[in-house]
Amino acid sequence: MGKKVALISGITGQDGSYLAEQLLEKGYEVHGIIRRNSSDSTGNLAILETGYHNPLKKVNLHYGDVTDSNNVDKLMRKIQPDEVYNLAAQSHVRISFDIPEYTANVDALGTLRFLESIVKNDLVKKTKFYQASTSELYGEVQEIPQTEKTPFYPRSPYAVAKMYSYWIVVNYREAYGVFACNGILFNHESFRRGLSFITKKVVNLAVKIKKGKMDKMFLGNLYSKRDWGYAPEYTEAMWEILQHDQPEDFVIATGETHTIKELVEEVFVNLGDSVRWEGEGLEEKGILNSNGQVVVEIDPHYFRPTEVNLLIGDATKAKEVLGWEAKTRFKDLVKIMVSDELKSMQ
Ligand code: NAP
Ligand code: G4F
Repeated sequence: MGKKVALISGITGQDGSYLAEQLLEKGYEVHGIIRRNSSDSTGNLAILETGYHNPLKKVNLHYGDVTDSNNVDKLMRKIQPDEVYNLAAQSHVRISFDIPEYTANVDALGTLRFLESIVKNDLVKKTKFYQASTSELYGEVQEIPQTEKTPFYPRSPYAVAKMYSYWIVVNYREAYGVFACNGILFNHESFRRGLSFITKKVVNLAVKIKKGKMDKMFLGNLYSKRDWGYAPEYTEAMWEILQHDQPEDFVIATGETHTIKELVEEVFVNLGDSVRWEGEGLEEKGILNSNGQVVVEIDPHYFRPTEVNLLIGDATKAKEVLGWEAKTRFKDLVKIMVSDELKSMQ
């Protein structure tokens, strides 16, 4: 039997880059869709040998965009993948309030374009489909912790768009028999996380503050809680979901939740310091115990019109059915991220 062929949309992102590495290690022929950008977006793929339409390279990159149905369809027909991992998204929740229509086009209709291409091109028996669903679907949570059975209550244009994708995956599975699965992944982080997400932002800026390169950081809501795991373990779960003998949906999470304040505190502990908090509301400040320096202030720009206050996942089904379990917990995740950030700034 020849090599299995995988197509990853969103290959330049945090998850796409880890997944590409893992699939190569498993012996896959890996293809990725990459947008034409004015500045280079391939930093996360730096350790991989990549090339455009070049079968001699490890990863074949194809220019494309999931808002372009012709492009998606053309790539699907050309590559004839055994597995599609649809990770492409406008993935920033707050920014989805600024660009809701674009977010819907990418995060909702992008998924439909792949599924339609599978059905239209008679790929139903060949191609398995993974959809990057999200714990943001739970939004104003209806149950604690959240499982595959917890009702959704999305709280942002991002989450509403992802809700369309979740259901269109279920529908194409039931209507046409597509092997299509939702991974309902809770927040997962790493050195490769985009700089505007909270874990990477706090780690990156805290390191700069401790090195004397800047004075303070501005954050939004310090009180929301997230279930943060380590990204490479989560991309491994994506693969395991598609190897299961039937298409199903799975929650992937650590089962532990922490506030943004606890994140800030843990990051500074890993940098040999500690933070105390003074003031309330917009006047709340984080202060370094070592020297009294104000290192955190609040900027309401980072508030969301509607917030997701608490996420904590129950990944029992993934453990029982797939044998998947989160290994890296909050404290170890912060340790890894601070250590990788320090190395990158040496
Ligand atoms: P990310 O780092 O923001 O990566 C998003 C990827 O999508 C990038 O490669 C980006 O390309 C690409 N993309 C954006 N718009 C596109 C378009 N119109 N056409 C083609 N590609 C496009 O996200 P991530 O953290 O790796 O997450 C991967 C997926 O999982 C996303 O769908 C996200 O919504 C979902 N998810 C993430 C988490 C998490 O905690 N990380 C949790 C649950 C679900 P550029 O590099 O050109 O921008
Ligand atoms: O890091 P965040 O921007 O991640 P968020 O909104 O939880 O979304 C991420 O995880 C989802 C899975 O649950 C993915 F689907 C999604 O694509 C993305 O990867 O914000 C986390 C929390 C929020 O409550 C936010 O209000 O941190 C709070 N926060 C406080 N200050 C901040 C900031 N978030 C950001 N990005 N920047 C701040 O300065």
